[in-house]
Amino acid sequence: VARAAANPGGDAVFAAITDDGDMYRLPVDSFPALLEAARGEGESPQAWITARLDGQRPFGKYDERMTQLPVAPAEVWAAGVTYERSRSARSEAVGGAAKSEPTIYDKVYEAERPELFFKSTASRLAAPGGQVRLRSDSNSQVPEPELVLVLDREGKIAGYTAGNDMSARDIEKDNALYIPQAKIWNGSCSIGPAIRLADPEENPYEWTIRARIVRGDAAVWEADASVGQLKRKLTELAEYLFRDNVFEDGTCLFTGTCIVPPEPFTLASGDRIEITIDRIGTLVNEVK
Ligand code: DO4
Ligand code: MG
Repeated sequence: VARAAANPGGDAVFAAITDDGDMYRLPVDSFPALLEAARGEGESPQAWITARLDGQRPFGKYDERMTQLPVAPAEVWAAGVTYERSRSARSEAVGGAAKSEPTIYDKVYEAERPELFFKSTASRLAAPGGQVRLRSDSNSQVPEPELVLVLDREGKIAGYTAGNDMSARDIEKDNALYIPQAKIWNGSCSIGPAIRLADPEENPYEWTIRARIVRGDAAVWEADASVGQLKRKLTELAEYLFRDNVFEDGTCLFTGTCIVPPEPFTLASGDRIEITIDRIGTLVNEVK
């Protein structure tokens, strides 16, 4: 599902998209409304949509360049140090390789409790095709391409999207207590372009996450990794987030980065960031 338009400049509507790329209007205008409607009928969102597509004609072909935020979550949260690559990059950044003591990143990677932090709100999100922003007080900024869980209000995974957890690594490296400043600012997060509904037939651990940063005409960084390298279970991350807490339908949870540009890379204004996840699509943002 996505908020998508059939023509350039056309009004975006909340739409179901088939694997053939046909778009169908839905009789709800948001992802939380879809979850609520399906819940009201005692159906899965997938079954609820399928029943409503019967006899309907598609209104256009899906083009992910014509999408807007697929959900406007009140809260976006993120898990950290859930892949070996994030642990080693962060441990090296704080001088871990030179010390015999494990760093906080080594410890949290092995710990039972995952790192979870507050990341964003709908008002700070960059839409697909929109601009993510650089902080004015950091000289080392990177995208973190991540699989994002879109959760229902009970903590169940309702769908998946792609996301960029922009990070100021010099601020994070200065002091781990600066993490909210290294992670949260206007335009430091993006999600989209569409939500792949959770389906027992799909195995997200088989998906590949690819990222590319284009500067001018050239790719200045590209990498990929498999969700299968995740140290934890996706349901485990959602379960920790919901412990003794309440969230609305459509809350997003980033699941951690598995690919990190090597030091001393830093993003520059005008860069284009492309994050592609199998079965979801490509999230594209320009850097400002
Ligand atoms: O511990 C800092 C943040 C980690 C993070 O964002 C990640 O591993 O993706
Ligand atoms: Mg991250």
